[in-house]
Amino acid sequence: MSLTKKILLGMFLGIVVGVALNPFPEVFEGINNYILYPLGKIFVNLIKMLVVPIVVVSLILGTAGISDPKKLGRIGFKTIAFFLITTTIALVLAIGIASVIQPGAGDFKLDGATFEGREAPPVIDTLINIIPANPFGAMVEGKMLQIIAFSIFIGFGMARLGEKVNLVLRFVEQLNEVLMYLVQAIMKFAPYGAFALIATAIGSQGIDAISAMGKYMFVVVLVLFIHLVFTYGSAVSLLGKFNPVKFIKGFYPAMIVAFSTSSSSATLPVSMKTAQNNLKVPKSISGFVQPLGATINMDGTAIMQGVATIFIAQVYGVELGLSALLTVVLTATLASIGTAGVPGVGLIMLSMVLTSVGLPVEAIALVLGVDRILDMTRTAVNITGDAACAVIISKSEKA
Ligand code: DAS
Repeated sequence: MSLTKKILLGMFLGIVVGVALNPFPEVFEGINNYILYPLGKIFVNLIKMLVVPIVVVSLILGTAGISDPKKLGRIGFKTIAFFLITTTIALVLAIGIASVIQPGAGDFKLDGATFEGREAPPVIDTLINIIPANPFGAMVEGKMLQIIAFSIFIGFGMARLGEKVNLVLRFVEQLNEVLMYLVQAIMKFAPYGAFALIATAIGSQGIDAISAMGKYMFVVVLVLFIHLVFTYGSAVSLLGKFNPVKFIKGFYPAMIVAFSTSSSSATLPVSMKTAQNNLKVPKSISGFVQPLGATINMDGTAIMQGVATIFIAQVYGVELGLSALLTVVLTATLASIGTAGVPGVGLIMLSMVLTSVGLPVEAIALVLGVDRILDMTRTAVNITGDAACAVIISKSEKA
């Protein structure tokens, strides 16, 4: 049975056990304390364990990869500008629509007791405090914005030094391989984690939890659809002078592969072949834009992270002020740059976004159970953004 099917089975059993135990709080407490909570906590801790190392390594590699002047040039700057603009649009859509629909504002509430939230400091303080006086202290304390800044500085330095630091680059690349292996290994535990976390949420809060998770999924899929049709559709049509219907029809085969694998990296060969054969993107443009995009451009992931953060803040009854929302846009953009194109990493990087605005990482339990299904949909959007960029760049280069 595939991992996706195992996770779906874990989710289903979690719902059944949660609904069955909810009317019997004493029985639920006993089972939760000795089985469900430990199982769920182990899974959340495994995810939290990887957050800081993955953020450091993937942002060092991401920054080193794009700030190498030789690699950049005109096409590089256009590509990165497109990536950053569409990711920002994705996040504004995600935060705006989630704030309007309010998936987390229903009866399903979690007490603030476990929530040491605090209003994020005013924007200026946030920006000043991003520079870490003590980077290793920031890692120990999980100060995500400072960890991100430190990683970007290191990556930038490595790109400027080029060949001189090849050994360091090789070490960081191999460390990234180890971390990606661990992510896949931890994801094998996901069916049990999803079962336990969903059973705990529903066992303690009743079926309101199911409707809250259902609303969350609806909002993520709605924003993904809007971003796909309106953002990419209009960009491809206005900037790429390409019929958006023909664009989706032509790229659809690659989207199906991304949906079934939940991995941009695994889909890359198909994405490139499809863009070259069906969208007539020259190999030279496709060979630069799509591999770079599969690594640093993940609008679908940014959308999930934006909606999930607003949803979790609503469930905890927390008002995110302007500076906190700007912090979400910044960290989710950086998280999508740092997210590798493998299944489940977007969820791990969500921990970074939640931490940056003072929301408890444990709250990913609310979205973890349904994340695998959303990973399939957002990965299809991730690679479509890269293909849209490739079509537009090839048009602008008159390639
Ligand atoms: N599954 C990742 C990808 O391959 C995205 C994510 O985990 O959010 O694009």
